[in-house]
Amino acid sequence: MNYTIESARNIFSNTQVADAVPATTAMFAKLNIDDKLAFLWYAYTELGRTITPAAPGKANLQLMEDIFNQIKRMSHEEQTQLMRDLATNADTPISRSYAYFGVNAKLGFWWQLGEWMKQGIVAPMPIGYQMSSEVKAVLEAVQKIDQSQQITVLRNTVVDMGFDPTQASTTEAEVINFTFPRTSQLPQFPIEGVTDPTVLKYIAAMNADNVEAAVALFANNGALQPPFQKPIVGREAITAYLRDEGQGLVMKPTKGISESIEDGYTQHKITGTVETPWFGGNVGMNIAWRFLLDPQGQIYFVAIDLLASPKELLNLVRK
Ligand code: 45D
Repeated sequence: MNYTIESARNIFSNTQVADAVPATTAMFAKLNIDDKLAFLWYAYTELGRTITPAAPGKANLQLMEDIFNQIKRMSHEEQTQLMRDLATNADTPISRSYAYFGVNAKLGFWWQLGEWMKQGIVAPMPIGYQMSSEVKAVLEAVQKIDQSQQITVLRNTVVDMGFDPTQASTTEAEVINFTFPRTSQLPQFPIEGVTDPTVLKYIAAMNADNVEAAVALFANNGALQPPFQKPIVGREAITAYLRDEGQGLVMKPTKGISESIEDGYTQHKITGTVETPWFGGNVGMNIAWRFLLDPQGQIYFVAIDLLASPKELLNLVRK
């Protein structure tokens, strides 16, 4: 049997992922620009309350000081225009800088603007704003999904903002990545049903923010597939991805299943919860890892799925 990344994506194919996330994200994408900003404001005033106040971190926000100073000097009209430019992917200097922020830096940027909107330093929502029926429909759709799916939708909207650097002529800007220092070392979480050393080392390395150790477990041409995304292939690309998005996560795998397949390959499905540094223990995301290990015990493929429901944590059927 010869595996390709494409065929590896189908291991444990009966795993039910949270399809409501791309569906709701697509609903949001169809809103007009003012409705988008209004939706985000209402969604954030609800969900933002569960954000851990220390999450963005003073040191991280310092990285964006120049841009924040510019924004503070702007009139409310200019600030509103800035937010519209970001959400319409317009080509402006700040919209270009934003495109080079890592995902967590993008979230931190908006977190700061949201705080300043509450204080009136950045243009707040207009008084007497009437919600359109389109905004109401997306808000209702978001209210029906669980919190881990809600925060994923919110995150998606922020990731998609800014001027796409692949369309820009200058590609040499510096990427701003946030770091989330750990206050304590995490314990080794035993996984009921799985003792494979590669899998255990992967979780331990990620829980210690040791990207190098995690990436060393991958085969040369190995791949990592994040939730709702295409596989990221090769050690270099996986390293860049994990430096940006894999920091500060708390992974609590609980159960799993291991199986030998052909030619010395093994497959492992593990379920459990993952906490993001933004919400800490307030939001436990239900996650599955689907590993395909090569005969040398290296990671040829691992998919990370956001599960449709907690019931899926028990779905460990060999398929
Ligand atoms: O436009 O094993 C305003 C991997 C109004 C790695 C606003 C992983 C205007 C490998 C309100 C100001 C990473 C794949 C906007 C595992 C406006 C691995 C602001 C999984 C935008 C397990 C909005 C990790 C704001 C996972 C401030 C699944 C919104 C991580 C803030 C998931 C939203 C992390 C925030 C998630 C959302 C984090 C802070 C889903 C954070 C979400």
